[in-house]
Amino acid sequence: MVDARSRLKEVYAHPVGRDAIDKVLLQLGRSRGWVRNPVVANLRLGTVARLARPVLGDGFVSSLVTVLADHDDGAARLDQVGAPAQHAPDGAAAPGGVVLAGAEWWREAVFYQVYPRSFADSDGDGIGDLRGITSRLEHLADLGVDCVWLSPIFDSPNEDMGYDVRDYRAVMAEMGTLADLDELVAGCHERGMRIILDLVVNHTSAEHEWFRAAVADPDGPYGDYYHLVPGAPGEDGSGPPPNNWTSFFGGSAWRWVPEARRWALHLFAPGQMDLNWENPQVRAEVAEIVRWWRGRGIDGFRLDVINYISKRSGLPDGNEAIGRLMGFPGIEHYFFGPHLHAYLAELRQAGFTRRSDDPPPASTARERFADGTLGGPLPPDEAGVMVGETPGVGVEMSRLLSNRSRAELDLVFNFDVLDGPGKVRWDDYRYDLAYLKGFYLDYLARTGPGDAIALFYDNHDNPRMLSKVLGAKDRDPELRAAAAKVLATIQLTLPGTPFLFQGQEIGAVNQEFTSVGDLQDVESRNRYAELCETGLSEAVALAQVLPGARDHARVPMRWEPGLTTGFTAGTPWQTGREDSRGFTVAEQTDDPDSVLTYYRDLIALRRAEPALTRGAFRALAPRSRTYFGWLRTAVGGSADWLIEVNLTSRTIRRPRGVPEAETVFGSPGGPLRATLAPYECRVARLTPGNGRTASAAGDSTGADPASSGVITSWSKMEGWSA
Ligand code: ISL
Repeated sequence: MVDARSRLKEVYAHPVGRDAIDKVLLQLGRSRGWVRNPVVANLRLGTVARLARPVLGDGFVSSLVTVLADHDDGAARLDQVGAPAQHAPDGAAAPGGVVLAGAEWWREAVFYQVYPRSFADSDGDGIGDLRGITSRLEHLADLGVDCVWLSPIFDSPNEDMGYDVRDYRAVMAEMGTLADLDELVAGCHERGMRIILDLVVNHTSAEHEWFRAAVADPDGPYGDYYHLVPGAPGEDGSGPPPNNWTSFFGGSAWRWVPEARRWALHLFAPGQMDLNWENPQVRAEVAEIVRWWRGRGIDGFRLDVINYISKRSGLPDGNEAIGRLMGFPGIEHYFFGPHLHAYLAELRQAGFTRRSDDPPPASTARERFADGTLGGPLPPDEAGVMVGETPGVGVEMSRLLSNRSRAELDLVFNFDVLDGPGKVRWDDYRYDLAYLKGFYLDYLARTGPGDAIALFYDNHDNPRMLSKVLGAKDRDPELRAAAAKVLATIQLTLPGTPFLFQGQEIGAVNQEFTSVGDLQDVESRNRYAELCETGLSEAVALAQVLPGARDHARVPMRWEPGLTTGFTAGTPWQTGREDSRGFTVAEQTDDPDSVLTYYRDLIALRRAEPALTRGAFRALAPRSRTYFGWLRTAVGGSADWLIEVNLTSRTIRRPRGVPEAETVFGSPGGPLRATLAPYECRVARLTPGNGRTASAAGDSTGADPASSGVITSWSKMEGWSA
């Protein structure tokens, strides 16, 4: 039990405490070494509170203690999870080279996120739709995708592009019909791909029938489905809202609903009403929705902001200092709420797990073998996959949510990888890939094969990572392709489950939007309006919105050159601002050097070589800020792989000598040299201990093998990690 007498090191030993402290340090751009300093580590919390009072005010420490107390068995639970086994080989190779057929198929799968509105439009109305996606399934199958994830397609007034659901059992009219969806599901399964949907159940649209019923009769059965709070006597909405929580899209998280004479909580847009998960009826409804879709053949869900569902009862005010630090007052009361674990475990059982008397689903994916050929339909999965979208959770919380032994979520997203220390999405800065390396090395050291890391850089809520890395140089076609391949190499060969976002496979970058009229997203528009209200000029306000605008990733997919990019025969709902050559699917498909070919070939290699998914992992030269290299070792040691990338746009020297390895993949190609070209990447098969030298292996630099420290054996190779 942590209290004011506890020492900082005791807080740091608690999984939630550790993540909280790490988060604060990251936000402040400070090193974690600070906490390990014995003087600091031994400070009592009460002392910290006194020392920090001028900066943090009152209540900071007690807020922290409360959150830790919610998860006081957290440390013990993590012990049960066990010390991470450091990504040692995870079991024996599957018999016969069959992959993705087991209960945990998703551990080795490649996921691909489709943003349906912007993928492909079949009927010329300018909005992407389900038939459009079906017409492009060959592209995904060719790429080697194992599971397609569709962003929301349920009926919605689209205040937040489908993340405001009006009916969980109907398809949004502009995207098609249930029959179209059935066809799309069958089309995926037929090609050996699974398909998951987006489950947005932290909130519903204000137009959902539950909310309408709640407003009509706040004291009736649906009143308790939401967080509806009566105002003071005579309240007309002008009084202060029930607490100081703010919405992620600006302003208070409360709006007055005059018909109900209640305040209603909305952590996102005013039309996205937070559900009250404390109500068992709400939880049962959600489980039923999941079961209904599982019956139709849906293989699982990505669960939107699922870590926000459990709010502290009484909905108390958020601590101001935490609010300032994190940008969202109130967040400590719901981002890892008191009943989160219980609700997830319950949903897994009641919604996602098959019962013995369940009828078989409408269809299941065909088995796909290591060489890409297809077998018959697989038996139904015991449980649908649960991919948690979990903004704000750190590594320890990720383990508590996703470790195999916990039976909560299967995979979680950790967003800390997306922005460098002290940076947030809205900042205009160049992302340093050395941070990405450090992030993953830390993550991998603290997790094991029972934990699950979703490897991702792009999604519909973020600007493109490629543009963050390259800045304005993302218009240079060579650098753009080279850096795209670096990202692909890291994402597809580190331990973890890659989630690609549409367009990544062709090196998609940010758009050059020039006016607020180019932006469609509610978040960007609100932010722009708020900045203008503070007195900023329109140009300055726009400049402060563009770096983080979610619109960059939401423009139509570039299938072919031309104004409408092969996305639609009509006028696209959102226009991209790009006319570069060479960065469309059509131009890249048959080009052996294209980003698309690189992705396709690397995914195929990944499927054929279990070492690249299940193999042990060992980092080389972990402290280098320019070089990222690692080894993957197969179970039984049949093949050892060396993967290396140059994280910079400069030529760099290898940290040690030239290893003996046969390059299977390389950009640029050719033999390994003593230097790595800008954004060079390699996937090579090691040839340990055969005594060949680098020059014999074709080193064109003519470097003296002895002085360049040629690596000729596995054991010397290991020396790299020292
Ligand atoms: O973009 C953000 C707000 O500043 C992120 O914090 C984002 O809102 C968060 O990751 C949750 O995202 C998900 O839920 C939102 C929706 O707008 C996003 O598109 C969705 O991915 C509300 O449903």
